[in-house]
Amino acid sequence: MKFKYLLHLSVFFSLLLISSKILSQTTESWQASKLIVEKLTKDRPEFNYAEEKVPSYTLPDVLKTVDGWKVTNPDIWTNVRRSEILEMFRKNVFGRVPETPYQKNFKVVNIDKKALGGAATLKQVDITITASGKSLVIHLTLFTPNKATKPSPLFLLIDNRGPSNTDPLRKVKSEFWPVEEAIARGYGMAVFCNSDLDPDDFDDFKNGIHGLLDKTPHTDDAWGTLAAWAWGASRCMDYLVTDKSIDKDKVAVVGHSRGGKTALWAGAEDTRFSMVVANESGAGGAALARRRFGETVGRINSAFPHWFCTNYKKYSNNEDALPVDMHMLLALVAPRALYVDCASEDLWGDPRGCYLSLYNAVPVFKLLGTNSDIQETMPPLNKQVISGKVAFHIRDGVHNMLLKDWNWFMDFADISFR
Ligand code: GTR
Repeated sequence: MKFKYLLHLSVFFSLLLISSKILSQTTESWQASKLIVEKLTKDRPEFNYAEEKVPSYTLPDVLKTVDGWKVTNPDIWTNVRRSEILEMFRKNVFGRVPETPYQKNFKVVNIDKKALGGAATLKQVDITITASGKSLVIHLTLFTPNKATKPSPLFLLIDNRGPSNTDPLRKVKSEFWPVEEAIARGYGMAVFCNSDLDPDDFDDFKNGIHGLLDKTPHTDDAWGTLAAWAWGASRCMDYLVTDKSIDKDKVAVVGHSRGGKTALWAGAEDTRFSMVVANESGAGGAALARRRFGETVGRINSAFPHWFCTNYKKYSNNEDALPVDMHMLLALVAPRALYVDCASEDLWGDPRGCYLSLYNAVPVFKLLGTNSDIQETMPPLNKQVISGKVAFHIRDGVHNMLLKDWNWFMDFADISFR
C-alpha cells in the first residue's frame, strides 16, 4: 500500500517536472543547452560555443553613410545607403558578377497537368546559358496548384542537397521540399540544384558558370561560388516572371545553410524576390561575424575557399576590420519580407548571432514603413515571431529544414503575401 502510494507520488512529481520544463521552454527566451555547449566545446575546442566568451564588439551603423550622414528617411536609404552596402558586400564578401555578355534560352521539356494525383501541374524547364562558345543548363522543376483561380505565390528553393530531396516524380518525398503540403496550401514550389551553376568544390574557378563568364585573371573581388548560385536563382526568376501561373510579385527565395547564405545574397542582388527565407544560414549568412561564435570567418574561408571572394580572406581572424556585418545583409532585403530561422542544436550556425543580426536590421525595415519591431531577447523555442515584414523562429533539434519550418514559412507568407 505504502509502496503504491510512493510510486504514485514519484510519477506525479516526474510529470510535474516534465510539464514545467515544457512550459519553461515555451514561455522563456531560448538559451543554448549547457550539455550541448559542453559537448561541442569538447569536440571542437578551438571554436567558441559559450555566450560569456563572445568578445565585445561594435557593429557598423547600418543607418549611417560612409561619409558619416545619418540615414533619416527612405529616400536616403534607397538612393545612397543601400547601394553603398550592396557594393561593400560585393567587394568584400560575395564578389562581383562579371559583365560578360551571355545568351539565355528557356525550354519547357516536360509538362504533366495531372501531377500529384491531379492537384498540381508539373513543369520542367531547361534554362540554357551560352557564352564564350560554351553552354550550361539550369534544370528548373516547378509545381503549381491546379485549384488556383489566379496566379500563385511561389517558393523557389536553392537545393544544396542534391536531387534525392527534390524528386520531380515524387516517388521520394522529403521534408526538405514538401511539395504536396505547399500545393495544398495554395503555393507553387520550384527548385533548382546549386551544382547546375557551380559544383561545390574548389578548382580555382574553372568549372560551372565560371568557365563561361569569368574574366582572367580572377580578381580579388570576383564572384565566388555562393554568388554564382545566387545568380542562378535570378536566372530561374527570369523564367518565373514569364510563367502566367505564377504571381511574379509573390516569389520567395528559400535556402538552407549554404543555400540560406545564397538566398540572402540572391535577395540582396535581385529585388524581384519579394521574400527571402534563410534557414539556418549561420556564418556568412545571417550570423553576426563579429561574435566569432561557432563557425568563424577564418574557418569558413579555409574549409570552403571557393564560397566567397578572395577579399573576404582578409577578414579571417580579423572580423572587426570588416566594413560590414551580417545585419547589413539582412537590411538589404528591406522592405521586402525576410524570414530568418535557426535550430536549437545547431550552435555551429550561432542562433543568437542570427537573431541579433535580425534585431539590428529591423531599424531599416522600420524606416521603410514596414511596422516591424522585435525584442532584443530571443523568443522561446518553437515560438514563431512575426512583426511586419520580418519573421523568426528557433526550432528544436538539429541542423536541417523540416516540414515544421516550412509550415512556419507558409504561415508568414499567408500574411505577408496577402
Ligand atoms: C557546414 C558549414 C556551414 C554550412 C553547412 C551546410 O559544413 O560549415 O557554413 O553551410 O555546412 O551547408 O550544410
